[in-house]
Amino acid sequence: MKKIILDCDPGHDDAIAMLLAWGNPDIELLAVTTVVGNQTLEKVTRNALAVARIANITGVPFAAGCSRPLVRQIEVAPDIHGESGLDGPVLPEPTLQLADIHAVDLIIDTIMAHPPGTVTLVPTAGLTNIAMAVRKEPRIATRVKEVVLMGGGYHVGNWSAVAEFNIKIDPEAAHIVFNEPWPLTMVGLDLTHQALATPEVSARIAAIGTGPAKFVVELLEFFGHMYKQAQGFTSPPVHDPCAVAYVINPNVMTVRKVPIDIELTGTLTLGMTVADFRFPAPADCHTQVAVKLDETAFWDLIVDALERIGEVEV
Ligand SMILES: [Ca+2]
Repeated sequence: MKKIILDCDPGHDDAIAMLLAWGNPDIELLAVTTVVGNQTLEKVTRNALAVARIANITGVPFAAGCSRPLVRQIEVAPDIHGESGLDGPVLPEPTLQLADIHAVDLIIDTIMAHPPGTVTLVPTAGLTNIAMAVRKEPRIATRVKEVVLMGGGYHVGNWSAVAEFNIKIDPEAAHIVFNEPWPLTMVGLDLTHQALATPEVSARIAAIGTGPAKFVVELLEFFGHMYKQAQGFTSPPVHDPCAVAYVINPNVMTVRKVPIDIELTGTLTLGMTVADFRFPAPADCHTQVAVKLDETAFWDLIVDALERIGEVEV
């Protein structure tokens, strides 16, 4: 079993990442933590708990984390995720209670309670909680197995010409996270723009016929509409589950080792994930980027997870 902590800001694609992590038999979901991002902390936390009810996620602690970035003002993304952060489907009232602990402490405690090299951090949001955690308890930097994050892009931006949303909203936190010594895989826009929820994909998910599958179809409908309006996509890129998919099976994508750092001072390039492809990566290079997605294998994982979750009474 691959033990993960999912740090997220649901978020349509975060919701699908949660379902993939919960439904996949090779993943043990140790905790779900939330952070300000696609919407306010209050909204994304409520959304996370609603998704837990939709998929009947039990026995997993959920905790809310940081309500604003380290340095910058809050930037949210209603043009992609709507006012609630998860517009489209009708969300049930959450039944799960939040754990009585801050997300940063839950991340630290969970990593320190497990043997070294066994817990993978999967951030699919701004990196505020992760940066805070590694500053508060530096030992997690060598204790985690790896960090597999959705964010950034070495050729592509979406929140500016060269910066991706999760990095741009808290570049100082990203700078901390990319400069810690843990092995880090950046599943960025270069990769996630290959994970397009085409009408064929939606039809395949709809055919599962369960409540959670219908929920995903409704998410994709709204997400698709917003992505077409805001960024001109014919089918929406489903970013966040790509990071979970890499943890499940690294062969679902090809990766390339490359040094990466975060631009903090550029007037046009703030939050850019600067990947240095000039030379072969040095032996001590701890960062890599995802390059090419096996789309069929990826969507097979999503469909399989939803089939395993099955029908849920809400
Ligand atoms: Ca996200």
